[in-house]
Amino acid sequence: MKLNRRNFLTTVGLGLLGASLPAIGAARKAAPKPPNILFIAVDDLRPQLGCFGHAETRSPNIDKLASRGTLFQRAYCNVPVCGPSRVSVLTGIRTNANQWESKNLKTDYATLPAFFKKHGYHAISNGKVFHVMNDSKEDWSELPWRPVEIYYGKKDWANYNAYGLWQDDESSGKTNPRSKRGPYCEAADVPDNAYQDGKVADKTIADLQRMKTLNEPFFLACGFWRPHLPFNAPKKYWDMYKRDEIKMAENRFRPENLPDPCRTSREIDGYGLTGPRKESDEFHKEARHAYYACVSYVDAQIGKVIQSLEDLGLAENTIIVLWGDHGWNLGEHNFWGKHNTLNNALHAPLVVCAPGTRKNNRTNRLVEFVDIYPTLCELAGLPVPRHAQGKSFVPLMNDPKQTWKPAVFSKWSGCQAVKTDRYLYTEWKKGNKVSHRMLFDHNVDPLENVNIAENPDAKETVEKLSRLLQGGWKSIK
Ligand SMILES: [Ca+2]
Repeated sequence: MKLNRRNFLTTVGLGLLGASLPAIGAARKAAPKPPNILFIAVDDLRPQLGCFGHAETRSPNIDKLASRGTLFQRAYCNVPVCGPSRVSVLTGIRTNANQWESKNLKTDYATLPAFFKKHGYHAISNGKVFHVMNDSKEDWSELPWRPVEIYYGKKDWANYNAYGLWQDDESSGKTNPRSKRGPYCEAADVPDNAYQDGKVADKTIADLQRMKTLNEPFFLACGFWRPHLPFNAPKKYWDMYKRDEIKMAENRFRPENLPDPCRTSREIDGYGLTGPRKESDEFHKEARHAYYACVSYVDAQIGKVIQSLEDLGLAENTIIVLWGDHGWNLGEHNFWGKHNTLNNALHAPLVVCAPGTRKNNRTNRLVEFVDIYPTLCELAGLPVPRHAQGKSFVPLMNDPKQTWKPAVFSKWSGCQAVKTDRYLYTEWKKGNKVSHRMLFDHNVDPLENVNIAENPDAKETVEKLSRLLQGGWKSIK
């Protein structure tokens, strides 16, 4: 914490120098003007990062960011798919798996940009923030910007090479003959801004320079597409890894007793270079290499944006939030992608840095993405609107070990899941009747290799978790 006169006096007055932490709303109180917000979304980023203990992945910039603030080691998305997950973050409302656009929510609400705009902020959207570019476009101060105006739903955005997603000419020979999409990965020897995410970083840096001269605080959102498929990244990021040294998932088998409706995503099959080879060692190593290259590529773009924030002297009065919109199965169980309620699909990275809060802070407490909305309100010293369904986790940014939410909730097509400190439990229903159950004990089976829901010893636990699921988030608030 950087001491200015005001918080220095508070700190000394409390007699807790070193361990002391400012009160709620500190970001606004400690600062001469309202804090800015840099809101970084990363598509399909699971916690495959150095700061999460994955030393094999090179993510120096996100790791550094985590050291400046709080790393939420157990953050859960509310829906394991892009659009609905983003709607839940940006509205603070728990969404269903079919809620791809915030404008379709039949609730009286304000999105995060609309809320901050109303409170005097200049709100900008660069890259993939809402899933659909023009979703709630009037909520921003400027029209949402993307390097390529992909309109989902009108024509297939991954059709080779409708939007210039592939930069290597060789990719034209590796398309999927059925879908006409390009290959699932590519390593073109091109500069960062040949691909979209480099352009998003450039635009965001230009905006920061512009914001520096504005009198209003800013809410600047930048959304990076990688490591979403296709795993396309400049060759130099692939070169950071040696294919032979990449470890494959150790559980390349379907979990025991897994309910039939829990399946792998088929998304990757829509691209070229997939098919039956997906189960081979060669593919497992190649796909992980490609994913890691994309993580390092995006990490470098994030590094550039944060460096610019520092160079412009804006970092000290800016709240930075970084989140991946959901998790990803990267070959575990021979599953590829999101679209289920396994831990790998629900667990996502979350880092928040705010002026006047603790640095190098890590918490194991359970938080969920609907909590981001009220947290940002509180950090900015603004009232939390009544529609917000999450709980501000600002207290964890000061005291990471305090007692917290006992459970977080996620939804997917046909099922609902609840994660507690120890368990992850999912229920599928037909009408009012439970058709399938899935229970993993993370204390003894963190890799989720055995579903124990039908185990007689687990009967009491299943009943308890089923009641918790029925009561839902309101029952624990
Ligand atoms: Ca996504």
